[in-house]
Amino acid sequence: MTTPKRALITGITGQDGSYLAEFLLQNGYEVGGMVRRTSSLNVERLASVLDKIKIVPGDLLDVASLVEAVKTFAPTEVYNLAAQSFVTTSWNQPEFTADVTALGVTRLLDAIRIVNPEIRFYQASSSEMFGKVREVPQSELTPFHPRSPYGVAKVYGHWITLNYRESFDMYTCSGILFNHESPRRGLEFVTRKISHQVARIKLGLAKELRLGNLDAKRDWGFAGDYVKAMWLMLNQDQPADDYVIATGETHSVREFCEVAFARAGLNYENYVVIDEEFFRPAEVDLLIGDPKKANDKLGWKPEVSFVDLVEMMVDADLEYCSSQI
Ligand code: NAP
Ligand code: G4F
Repeated sequence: MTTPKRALITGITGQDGSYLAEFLLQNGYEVGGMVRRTSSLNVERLASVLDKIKIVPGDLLDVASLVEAVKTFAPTEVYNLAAQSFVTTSWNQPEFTADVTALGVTRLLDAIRIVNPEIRFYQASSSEMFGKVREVPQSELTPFHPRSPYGVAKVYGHWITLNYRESFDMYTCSGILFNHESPRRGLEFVTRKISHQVARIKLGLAKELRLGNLDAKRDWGFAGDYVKAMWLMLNQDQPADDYVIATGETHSVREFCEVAFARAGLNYENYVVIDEEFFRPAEVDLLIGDPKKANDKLGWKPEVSFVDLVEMMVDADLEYCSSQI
């Protein structure tokens, strides 16, 4: 009999954490979800798996809690998805963002090194690290130029992950994931803000949608596709490595609006209002990833197209908002 694999996921209450938990359970894993203490438990996204996972207390700000989480759950793989992940907030709370999103990675890597350095480790790196892009499309070899405190913190997390691989011979991988979305995306991110407000407008609950820069371009994929890439990275016979995960297509926020409103039979130009409040001190104008290495070495490729993703999100929000009336 083979011993089941055990995965500890930090950030399990977030968008990616919920999809990854579902994927790993379907693949025979025992799953532990690290959850920080809050005044009310935030597990809505985990509804379908809550009775199948073990909740493990822990906070990226507290190394003792991380050592305890790794010791008690005894994982074979750790997926570090926890972060202060909203770019706008990182300008209001730069020190907090650095503490969680940058130093938190070192705390977790150290907990693993101390408890069991054989554990395989995945770090959620980000295309925000490319920022003011040095080349188009962006690959694993493109230099970083982050444009927000969040992006700067992710660059630190990325390099410390490589450093523990090189210093301590640990199996640590960094996935440079481009934007990935779903009906479970937080309401503050632009895609979900759009799909949710389209649904509210359609149902007569709102009259307009206030947005910032409509010309920003992103390489948007589906979160459900992207969590498979995380697992593939940790389950290779070849040495640990870093991979860009992207669709290889880019679309503007304006295009996202166009498709989302059209899905509800509306014209975005009649509802979108430009609001200075949502512009950023420094913008990332264009992201488009080159997923060739992940395709060649991991056999990974995205399955959900841009239009299907937008329509999936609008349909889900129409259903969700209707159920709230
Ligand atoms: P998300 O929905 O914002 O989830 C973030 C998670 O981190 C939540 O579970 C949150 O817990 C947890 N967390 C925050 N601070 C913590 C702390 N101090 N200790 C323990 N847990 C903490 O993010 P996501 O979209 O799923 O993204 C997952 C990861 O991938 C993040 O690291 C993000 O930066 C990175 N990433 C995301 C994308 C994307 O497009 N989605 C692209 C590239 C990289 P609470 O529920 O308690 O707040
Ligand atoms: O949806 P966003 O907030 O995502 P952003 O900044 O690209 O960050 C996301 O993707 C990163 C990967 O590249 C992750 F690492 C990160 O954790 C997060 O998941 O904004 C997308 C674009 C920006 O250019 C922004 O200026 O949309 C533009 N935008 C225009 N109006 C807006 C709005 N963004 C938000 N959130 N709200 C607006 O009203």
